[in-house]
Amino acid sequence: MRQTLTAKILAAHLAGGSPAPGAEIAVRIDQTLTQDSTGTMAYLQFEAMDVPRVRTKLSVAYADHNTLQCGFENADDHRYIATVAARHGVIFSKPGNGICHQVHLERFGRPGWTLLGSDSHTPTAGGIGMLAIGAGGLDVAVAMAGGPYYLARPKVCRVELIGKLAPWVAAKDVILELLRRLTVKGGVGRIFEYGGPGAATLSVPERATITNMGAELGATTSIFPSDAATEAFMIAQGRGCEWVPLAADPDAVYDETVTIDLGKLEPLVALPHSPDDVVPVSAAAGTRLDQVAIGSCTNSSYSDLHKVAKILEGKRVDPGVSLVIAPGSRQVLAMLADSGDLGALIRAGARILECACGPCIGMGQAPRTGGVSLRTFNRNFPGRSGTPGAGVYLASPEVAAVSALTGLITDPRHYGDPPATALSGRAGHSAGDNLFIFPPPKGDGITVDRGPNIKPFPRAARPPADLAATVVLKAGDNITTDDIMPSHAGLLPYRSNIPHLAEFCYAGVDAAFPARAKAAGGGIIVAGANYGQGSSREHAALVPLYLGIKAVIAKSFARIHRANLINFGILPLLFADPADYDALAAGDTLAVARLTDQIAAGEAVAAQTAAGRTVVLKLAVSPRERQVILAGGLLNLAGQGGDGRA
Ligand code: MIC
Ligand code: SF4
Repeated sequence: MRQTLTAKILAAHLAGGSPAPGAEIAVRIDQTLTQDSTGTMAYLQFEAMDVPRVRTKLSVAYADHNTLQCGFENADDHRYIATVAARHGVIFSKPGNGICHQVHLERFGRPGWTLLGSDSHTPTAGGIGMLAIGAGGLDVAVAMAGGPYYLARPKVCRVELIGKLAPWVAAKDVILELLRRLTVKGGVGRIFEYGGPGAATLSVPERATITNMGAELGATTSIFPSDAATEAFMIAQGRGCEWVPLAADPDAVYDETVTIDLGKLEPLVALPHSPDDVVPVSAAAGTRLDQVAIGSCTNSSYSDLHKVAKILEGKRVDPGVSLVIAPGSRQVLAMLADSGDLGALIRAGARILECACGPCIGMGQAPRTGGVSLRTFNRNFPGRSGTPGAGVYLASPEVAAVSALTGLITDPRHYGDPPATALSGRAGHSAGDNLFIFPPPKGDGITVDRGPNIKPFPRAARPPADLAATVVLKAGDNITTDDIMPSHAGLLPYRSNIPHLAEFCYAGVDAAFPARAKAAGGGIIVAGANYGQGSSREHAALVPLYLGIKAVIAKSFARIHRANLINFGILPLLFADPADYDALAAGDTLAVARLTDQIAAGEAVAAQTAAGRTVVLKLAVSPRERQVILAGGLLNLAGQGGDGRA
């Protein structure tokens, strides 16, 4: 009784751990998903575990990020993923089938089940009442091998939704409002559980926009109840029999509560270069646009693009604007085609892109130098669009569509009434599942193809008895994994080639970093709060590992990146006294005598600067994580080889 929805799903999946808040728990995982840019590493690691067949109820390998084949590299990765998936019992979703989160929501997600995905936006499936968590590839590989997922028991924050969205106000504005209030670190260590009368007014695609972008709060995940709207969505997907009703107990007790009156929200926009720099659209109105991009796992559902089509119907995109639209899935594209919406989009002047991540991860459509792009995406970190100085704004599809017509960021409420949409009568959600390759019942006969782009991954060593290392970089707050290991059309093809990626580590922040780290024989990174926010890419740990980085000392860490550092044997140390952050400078040397003894003994780790100052650091880890670190990484702990082959 008095249980939150989160507590109910966790209780049904608990594989160990303590009930104390913040203590580590082990959660059984029903389903996994990988995508292609994190998937190659995840499957190399899975192979290293020597488990013949995945032990989940269902695992899917999507190919959605690396869909530009400018050379053999992405094609090699896809061939590897397709063959390794068939061999080990994983469904392969071919390139063009859509973005992992949109497709998973449509075809596989189930209320009340757990999902672990090697992508930070895996919580999208929380829109249908799934407990869906993003993680590094190695953690997903462990889950595919039947192991639990370990996490610090999060606080549960109730988001009480009341009222109803006003015309021109969208689900995107709900999550932008939360980002405005709580910032990109406000969700760390928390699960956001939505409810209240306002929740019932939102459809599954709207809920999925909100749970998707909960990742930008740093949240562990976000979840909606499974109710009549969920049932309608599952029935439309031909999966009505997989629906179950699920909700928190009416008197459930939460750690925190936030209330949002949907009726009081207005259209919002996130300014360059952070998703939490949110203002009313009216405050940015009049900004001249070069590009409008609609799509990404946040806003690429049929209902989003149907609304866009209705706004654009019979009109013309401003001549100065390039409008690009990437439908989230082939199902969405087929529905746009069948309904006539596709014709309206094309006639208005939209460029229709493949059903994939595309411009969201810099795979094409980089804006011009100094260009301004308005996007329906979830991240606008510096350089992520592929153009270092471009200004990227984030807003709803409604704001994007109206702004594409005017050529300026426009408050849609000054654009007349929203056009009527006709979603409820729209049947035929199916585009057929024929871009899924289902694995054969036995995979032993299948040869896994590894092209020359698939390189062995680096392996951590046990921590040294004593450490003396130079601070090779001093960074500020909110360093993103895009900062640490940039990703765009030029680099994504090398996700299975760590030596190549290493040359570009911190490229946008400090291009000399790789050379300096190599010259120092590795070293230490010092950073501010929320280090490693954003993506789940473990390359942001693997590449520093390859460059010899031994530790990151920060004011605080983002959840997934912290876990990735531990998994690859890099120490995530905290400042016991934040004033020490100010005292340390790039080039300083830190000596940690008896490092391994100190790690084994407990939380405090004392270090000395060359000037004789003692800096007290904290290794705030669970007993399991301490073992992983002492073993030099998770694969070493399991006694496995590090070259990806069993
Ligand atoms: C992202 O949106 O940053 C990505 C690209 O989807 C990443 C995964 C990756 O880096 O491959 C994520 O969100 O985890
Ligand atoms: Fe793809 Fe962008 Fe979603 Fe990441 S955030 S999964 S790159 S669409």
